Amino acid sequence: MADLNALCEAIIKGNQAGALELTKAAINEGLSPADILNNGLVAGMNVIGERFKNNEVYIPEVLIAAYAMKAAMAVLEPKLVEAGVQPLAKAVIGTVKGDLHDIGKNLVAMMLKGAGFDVIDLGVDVSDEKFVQKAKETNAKIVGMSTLLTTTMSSMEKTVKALKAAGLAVKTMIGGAPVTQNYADKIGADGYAADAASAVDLAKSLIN
Ligand code: B1M
Repeated sequence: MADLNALCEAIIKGNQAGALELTKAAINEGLSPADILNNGLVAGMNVIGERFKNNEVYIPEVLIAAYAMKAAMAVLEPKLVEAGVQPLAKAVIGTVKGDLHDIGKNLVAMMLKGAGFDVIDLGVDVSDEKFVQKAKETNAKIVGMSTLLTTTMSSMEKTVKALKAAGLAVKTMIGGAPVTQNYADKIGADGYAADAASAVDLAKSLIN
């Protein structure tokens, strides 16, 4: 029987092969992709995040857990996408210029895909010009920016301004540990989300 607690534990331990096998088993047994994601993979990453905050584990353990999550996501992601209906809208997403962190951004991108968005992921270190160019080219309704560094928060402001200057009818949303709703208000972004699940709710509200 599929065991999401064991899957959660495999993520915490950074057991890539175990996480992959348990995810496959859960899919084969018909568990919902959202359940597998939230109660297995994300639950494990949350534990790691908490332990990191408490200095019980360090960056290598976090990375190893993230790799296990990535391995499991390779089989879960298509199911998350399948579980969605028609694309709700196109969303361009990326980690802003100067920042190479992508675990949270990838999670948001995956959850958005799972919720039915057509996601164009620009990766990391994305310049304001690149965000503008892709938003224009794809006729995206949403541009999502992520950052984990206080030093690169200003890249978000630059991008919001560049999108406005280009006259694009896009809604902008931001997220990442150092940013807040106040910061979103300050730079004129349309919304802020604290985690991947809230990012989905926010994106849905922005297109309605
Ligand atoms: Co870096 N790092 N790191 N790091 N790293 C942090 C962020 C840091 C807080 C660690 C610390 O010092 N305590 C610190 C930032 C300090 C600051 O500016 N406030 C830091 C630093 C300083 C650095 C370097 C500068 C270290 C150095 O070289 N001296 C360097 C920066 C390199 C660069 O980017 N230019 C660096 C490098 C790295 C690694 C490469 C080792 C690795 C990144 C690997 C990768 O991403 N591929 C790494 C990691 C793993 C971390 C920590 C440990 C974990 C980040 C993470 O993935 N969290 C982090 C410490 C910590 O967070 N406690 C740290 C898990 C992830 C699921 O959460 O990304 O917050 P998060 O995403 C959440 C929400 O924030 C939200 O939803 C996600 C899911 O719930 N969210 C959004 C995120 N984006 C969103 C977008 C949205 C909506 C919601 O809408 C669009």
